[in-house]
Amino acid sequence: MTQQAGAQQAGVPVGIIMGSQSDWATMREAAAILDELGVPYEARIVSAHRTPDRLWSYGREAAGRGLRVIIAGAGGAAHLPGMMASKTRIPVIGVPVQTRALGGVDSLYSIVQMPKGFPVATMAIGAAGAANAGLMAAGILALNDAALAQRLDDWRAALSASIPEEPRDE
Ligand code: RP5
Repeated sequence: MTQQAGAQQAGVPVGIIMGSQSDWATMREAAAILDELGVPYEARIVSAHRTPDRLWSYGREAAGRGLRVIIAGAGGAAHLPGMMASKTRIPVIGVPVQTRALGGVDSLYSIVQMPKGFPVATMAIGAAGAANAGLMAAGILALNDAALAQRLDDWRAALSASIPEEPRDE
């Protein structure tokens, strides 16, 4: 089920949050996967640095609103996923957004090295990481949703089937 970015949606299981509008080009890869798998989601701009009060209220209300997984993407000094993990027990999947200055290694290091107690499941840098975050969220939800589990199995099988056995000249 496709959800409009920014649309108010009560009871969706996945929240995609990002530090800036500029992150959406990356984070929409997570949204595209969730669309393909029929997983409802919401998308919000929630900046750890520019809108800390929004971050706080999003984390405080997440469980009560029915969110079950949060995908959080940010670049540079990427505190959003870790701060969100400190504010809610809902699993947080972190996506390091690629940056111009340091290629996203800054984002990766900012997200991955969480202290004991507040984990963030950190994906690869950039679009592949965002897509995998969508797949990881779907995999978590599929633990308690047989229909989604079947759609995810079908999606994976289709990807495998699309890989040729031999390379060709391009
Ligand atoms: C971070 O700063 C955002 O997550 C974004 O990746 C980065 C740059 O933001 P903009 O300057 O493009 O708004 O907070």
